[in-house]
Amino acid sequence: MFDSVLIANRGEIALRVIRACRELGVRSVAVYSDADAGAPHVRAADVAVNIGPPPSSESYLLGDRIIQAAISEGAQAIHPGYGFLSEREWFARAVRDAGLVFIGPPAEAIAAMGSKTAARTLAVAHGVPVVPGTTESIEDAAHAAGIAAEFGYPVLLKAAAGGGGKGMRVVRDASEIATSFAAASREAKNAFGDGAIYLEKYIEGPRHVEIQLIADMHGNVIHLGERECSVQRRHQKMIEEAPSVAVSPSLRAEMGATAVRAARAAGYVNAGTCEFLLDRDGKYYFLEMNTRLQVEHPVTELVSGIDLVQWQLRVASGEPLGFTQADISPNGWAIECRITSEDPANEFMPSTGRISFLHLPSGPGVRWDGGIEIGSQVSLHYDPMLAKLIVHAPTRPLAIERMHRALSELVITGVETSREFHLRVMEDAEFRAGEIEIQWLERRLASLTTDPGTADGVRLAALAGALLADSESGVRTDVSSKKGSTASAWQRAARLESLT
Ligand code: MV4
Repeated sequence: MFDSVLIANRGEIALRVIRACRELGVRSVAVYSDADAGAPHVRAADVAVNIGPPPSSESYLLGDRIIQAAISEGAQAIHPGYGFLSEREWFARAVRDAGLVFIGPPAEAIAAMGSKTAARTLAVAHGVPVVPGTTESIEDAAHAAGIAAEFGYPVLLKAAAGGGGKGMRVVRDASEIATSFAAASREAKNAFGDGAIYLEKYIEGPRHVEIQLIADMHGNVIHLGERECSVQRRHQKMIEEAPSVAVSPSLRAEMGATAVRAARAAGYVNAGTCEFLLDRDGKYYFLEMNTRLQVEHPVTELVSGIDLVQWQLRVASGEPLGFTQADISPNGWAIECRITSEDPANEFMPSTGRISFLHLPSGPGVRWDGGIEIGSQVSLHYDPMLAKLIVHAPTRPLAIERMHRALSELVITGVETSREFHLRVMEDAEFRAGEIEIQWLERRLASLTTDPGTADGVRLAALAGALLADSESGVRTDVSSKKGSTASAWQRAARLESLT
């Protein structure tokens, strides 16, 4: 195992990796921007190195500076987390060229999966089902019209260099194809510097189901089952769960084996995920492979019993996987809610400010992967995800009740958050029935964000309590203030609650 690992990230994921390092006896090296000088991940690590001003482009995205920090602090490996440098082929290569280990796949595997058309070609060549469509990019609007007529409408135009839905256009009939092709190509050019477009048959109302993989350097590739990620808005996932109500044990085995084949085809090592669309008839189609640890990895950890981040470090240091495919089957149900600093009542507008009060849920089956504390400044420099609340219970209905209970314990003041939105989803009849697909949330959003809640008692009381305590003690919410005052604010809130 490594003596020392640098974590090229911030927030909750930096803390998650630091925790894995500590459990493995590995010294952790954090990096931070000027905006994060007092951040929790900086204090949690054994050492921390300032890498520049607040904008990511001048700090967390500066690969060379981060590699220099690793070398000067004596780290042997770099964990990129997710986002930032995690899927940049050049960074994985630069880390290797500097004589360090990139805790992730080889640069070649990132490249093989980075181009969506190249990934489709690779999948087809290895018997991995993809949505009917082209693997070559389309030359012009006339060419697009010809191919669309062949496959039949509706079709979806996608960016070859893409991902995340940028440069994507649904085309429902021939009259729209020319303008849609031009728009998709322009958007792709702007977003990726490459306007190449390909075409697929459009699948209506599918679920987004993905398979978690872990591979070592000795040829072992194991899948850890699926995650259901259909609850998303504008390509931002909001809630993930494992397993999926739509996946039977036999479908799991089949999709799992398919994902393993795709990973082998790409020469994959470390943790990765194959994304699939699962249609209403139970047919599945490979979409793309994410060549990084994902935000939603905890739901898989909870149902599989496998510590993915520890295994990332282990396989990166050359250790073989310590379990086989036969050891893996899902135990119970896990759900994750992303707690973001966004205002659900205002079209999820990002909210900024200072966390003035924070009360974390706990108790049976509750996990909090957070990156904030009282006093944290939430700015527009970084992603609005503050934390993930994850629960584990024996069944899906029990997990939903547990999540509702945990969300009702959570108090965050100082910024707007997605907490209440998640409470409403947990109360939603369709969600509870598992009747979700990728368009579900956007269809349901209006009623979820305007219906008066039933579980607001605790929240309002706690808020009132926190405000009351604020007004009584003035600077009570300062990080340097005494512990006792925040506890008494919570107690005041609880007292208030018992009166309502
Ligand atoms: C699709 C699709 C329907 N049909 N492909 C969205 C981003 C990229 N990962 C692929 N995406 C989709 N591809 C065909 N042929 C619908 C989506 C899609 C989607 C997929 C996964 C999760 C959320 C989504 C939201 C909208 C559209």
